[in-house]
Amino acid sequence: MADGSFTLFPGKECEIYIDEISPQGLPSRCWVKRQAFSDLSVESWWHLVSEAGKGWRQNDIQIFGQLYKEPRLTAWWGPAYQYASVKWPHRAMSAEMKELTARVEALANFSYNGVLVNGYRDGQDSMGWHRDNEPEIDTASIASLSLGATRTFKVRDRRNKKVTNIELEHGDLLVMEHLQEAHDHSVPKRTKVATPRMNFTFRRLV
Ligand SMILES: O=C(O)CCC(=O)C(=O)O
Repeated sequence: MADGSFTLFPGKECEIYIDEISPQGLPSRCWVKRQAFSDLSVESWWHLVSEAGKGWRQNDIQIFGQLYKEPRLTAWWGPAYQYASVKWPHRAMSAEMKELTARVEALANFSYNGVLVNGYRDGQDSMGWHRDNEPEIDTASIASLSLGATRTFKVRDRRNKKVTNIELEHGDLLVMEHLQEAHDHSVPKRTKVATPRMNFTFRRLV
């Protein structure tokens, strides 16, 4: 359940899940604008990513010295970027991606220069607990757009282990502001889900 709501602009009410002061004294929030992008089609965007450049990648990740395939597909647009053992070269945003970014920026009131696209083929695909706190990411705002199947987005407070579950549906926009300092997040498997989900995570690399 959301803790409250606020109005970004008239007619644009959002659900607030976390609203606090971060350990470094910054305003830290996690909020969701429901159905902001429900006009988009997951099929068309999946196809668009498949056709762009090298298309989807399934990266190897190293855990305790062992290589595993990430349990999802990914693609990147933006400056050269690296996390864990994954390296993305610079890739200029396509016209469609620029247009999508501009729509997200208008709602989140922030400017992003990169987008990581995650493709969850079905409920077996997932994303483990992590922070998105690489030094080059500006954690003042990270925006996450969901298309397709409903999946649970979990946010965990590292100080008290409290977990907030947020059901993200087709077209929802979730925004994390200064949340990385004290919170991790994940998208667990949901084995009964048989349909794909796409997630676009907009970041500002500095
Ligand atoms: O799929 C999601 O909703 C989360 C994506 C995410 O956490 C990330 O790209 O860092």
